[in-house]
Amino acid sequence: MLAAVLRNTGDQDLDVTDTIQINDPGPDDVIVKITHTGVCHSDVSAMNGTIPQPAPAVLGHEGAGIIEEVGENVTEVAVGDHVIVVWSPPCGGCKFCLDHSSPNLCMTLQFGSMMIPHFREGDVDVHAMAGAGTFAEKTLLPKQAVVKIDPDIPLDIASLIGCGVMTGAGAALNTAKVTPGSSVIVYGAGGVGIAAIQGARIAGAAEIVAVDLNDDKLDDARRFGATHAVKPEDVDGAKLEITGGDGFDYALECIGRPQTMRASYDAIRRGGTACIVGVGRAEEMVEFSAFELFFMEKTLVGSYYGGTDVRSDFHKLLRLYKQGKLDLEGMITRRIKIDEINPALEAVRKGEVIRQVIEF
Ligand code: PAD
Ligand code: ZN
Repeated sequence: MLAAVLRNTGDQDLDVTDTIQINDPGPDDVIVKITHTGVCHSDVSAMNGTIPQPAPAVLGHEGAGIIEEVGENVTEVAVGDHVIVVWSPPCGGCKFCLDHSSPNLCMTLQFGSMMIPHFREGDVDVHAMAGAGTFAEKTLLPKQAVVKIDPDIPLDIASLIGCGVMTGAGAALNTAKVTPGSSVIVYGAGGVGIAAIQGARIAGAAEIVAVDLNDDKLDDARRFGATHAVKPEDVDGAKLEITGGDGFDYALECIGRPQTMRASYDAIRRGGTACIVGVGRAEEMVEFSAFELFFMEKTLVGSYYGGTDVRSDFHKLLRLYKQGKLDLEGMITRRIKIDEINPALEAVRKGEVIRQVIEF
């Protein structure tokens, strides 16, 4: 079958090939025919080693499709069901799923799913990015890695929920817990940042400031609910105008660079919350003064998959979409075919797009 494969970490391009086979499902696995998959910055990060990913691997982790085959123990979904792919599935039984109420942090299935090859090429094992591997006509997943949705939801729209939209909106709603009437600054207006802006708008933020290097992105941000949209050099002016210089109640960093993580912390007021969504490299460091941490009493919090419980949150986001409160259609910059993946990845590197969706 057709798939886009990362041959070696550091490669600039993926290899689009029809030589990949899918492994047989185990008793608790499903095979999903992928109809649509979004291209996320994390795919670029898996290519350049920012996100560790064994190669060769089928990349892609933001997908939706139709169940094609189920293992003998699977009763939760059936052939023909429409599903969204989950890249960090909750096992449902561990401490993170139950005691800590953080099913997004469950590692029981994700580690296994990342390390066990899902595909092969001849007799060579081929991995699946984040255990998902959606840049392929089909993928093999544990049953917990799919969420069944109503068949009337367009699957291109649904695919966006699988990563970028859940991550960004969830960071605002679940992790930072943006409150009505608050002021919010969002760094980065890509797919994740636009979803964070929409999450802040849904939460009732009074002011939402988007920050991006790219003028087109600033226009996009306004379209999705930003009340102000500025270049990084104009953040201090916006902070003065909106907060009298105190700083914003919340910052959501949706880029993944040490400088913008630090800037997010600096942009919030004493007692505010800086939520780090972007993924930087393991060896990159962010510095804090040993005095300011106590003195400023700011909350610095990471957000992994938008702090989600996918089993309920995916449905909540889809209801917001159905009511016209979450614009997903507008987030699709282009629809492409799998053989256009390399220019699509280049457009992500340049920050030119919100989301590009591959249609199989
Ligand atoms: P994207 O490339 O679509 O958007 C990034 C945006 O940031 C673009 O619009 C750029 O123009 C802009 N930008 C880049 N550098 C700067 C800068 N220095 N100052 C201002 N703006 C800048 O990426 P995305 O939205 O797909 O992903 C954003 C990050 O979120 C990325 O690091 C990705 O890996 C991460 C992510 N995190 C999770 C999670 O669970 N935390 C999940 C999915 C993605
Ligand atoms: Zn992603």
